[in-house]
Amino acid sequence: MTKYVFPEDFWWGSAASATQTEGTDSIKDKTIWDKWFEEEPNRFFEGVGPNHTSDFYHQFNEDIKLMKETGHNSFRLSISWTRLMDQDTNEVNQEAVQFYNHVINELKENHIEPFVNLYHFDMPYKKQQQGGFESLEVVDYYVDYATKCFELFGDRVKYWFTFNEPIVPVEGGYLYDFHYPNIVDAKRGFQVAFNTVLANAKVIQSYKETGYDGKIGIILNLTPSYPRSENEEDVKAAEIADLFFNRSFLDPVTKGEYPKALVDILKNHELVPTYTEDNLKTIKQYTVDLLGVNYYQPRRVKARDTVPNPNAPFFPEYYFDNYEMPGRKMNPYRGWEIYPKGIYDIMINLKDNYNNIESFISENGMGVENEARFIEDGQINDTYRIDFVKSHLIWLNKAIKEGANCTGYHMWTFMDNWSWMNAYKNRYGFISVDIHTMKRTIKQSGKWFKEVSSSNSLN
Ligand code: BGP
Repeated sequence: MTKYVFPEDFWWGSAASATQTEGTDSIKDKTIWDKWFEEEPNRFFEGVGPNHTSDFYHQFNEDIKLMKETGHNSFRLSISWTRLMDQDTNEVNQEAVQFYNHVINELKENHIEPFVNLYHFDMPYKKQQQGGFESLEVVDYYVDYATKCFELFGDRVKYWFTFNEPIVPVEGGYLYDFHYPNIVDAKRGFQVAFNTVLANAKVIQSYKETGYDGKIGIILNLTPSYPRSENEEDVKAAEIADLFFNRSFLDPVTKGEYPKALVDILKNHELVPTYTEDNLKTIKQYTVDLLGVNYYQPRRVKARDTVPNPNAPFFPEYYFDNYEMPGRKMNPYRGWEIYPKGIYDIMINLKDNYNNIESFISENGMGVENEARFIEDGQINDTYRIDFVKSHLIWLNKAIKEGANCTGYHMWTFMDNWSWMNAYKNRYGFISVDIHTMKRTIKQSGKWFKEVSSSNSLN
């Protein structure tokens, strides 16, 4: 049997986010999610809101023990801007400092490296009312908040991330109507995207200028775009999808500049955001030290079947059609495509075209509806998840053997949690959570993951 050995000091663990796990106890202000849930509790959330999560706020001690039991040597959490800073005075909330101090210290004591993300879709509602990232004033508030986090926790936290999947609030909030403020306006969306890239650079600048000794990066959801065929039109369509959905963030945060082909498209549609030469210099100078890669599924693309209407509101699909490849393997319990080789293609692309930047898999995982149906002897026997993670790790291992600079693998997620579009419908955790009693139980995959991480290898 082949044995897949991973590099020494490989990071094994999982990721989670504040809004999805902490609950809202002791938070004075609202995030956009609290607000949206108040406005439309049944639109996406099935009546269960972000005030009803897996209660990490009170149970983190027990949870960190469970991380140990499931073989974590690292864990990504996010800090909630809304919890940490009073949104009227922009002063630090001491109760929140205490909470994050306890979590970080507890992780360290258990030899679990904290990877700390500063922003996971959770705009404070009051900042959204000021324009969210469309406003440069809000960008500056965000930089102040990040700088505060470095001052408060930078002595112990050595891995920082400016954003998780920054393209998602742009797609959801300004293009396809699945995130607050759910408007459809590409011009405003590209402004938010540009300002987010600028915010990333300014936060890196703040971190570097103070001389901290850790690393700072960003987490991007990369979706390799595969053309339907080798036909020139299909290939072109896939390249354009790649420009919009991957390179629009990947290039500026790693290389300090936007792909010319993307800029040309935006010019043609009069969608170039407002910027200054100074903004471009900052983006050029302050690029990331490392990259978190979230990978769930690829994008399949073909040339458009119809001629686009030039007067309709702009969507990237002006240039391509999404394509359901016959025979592709689907997750039968949720509906996303499963394509493990995508993880290899991403890593080889980073190696060949992005100076082999240090990266790690910051999310990869399998959401399952009605997972309770797989309970055997009181434990969820999630062999499908083990197969899923294993097949991705095998391709990742191949990329590493071929020279990709990948230093870890984090699964999404540690324990079942509340999610943006579906509350508790899709379960992802190594640990199941009874949402009524909050009881945690390790799934089969959690036990398996411990074996993998402790042997640093896979059979
Ligand atoms: C990623 C997000 C996570 C998580 C995950 C699973 O895009 O970073 O926060 O939610 O997707 O998606 P979902 O919960 O919608 O199934």
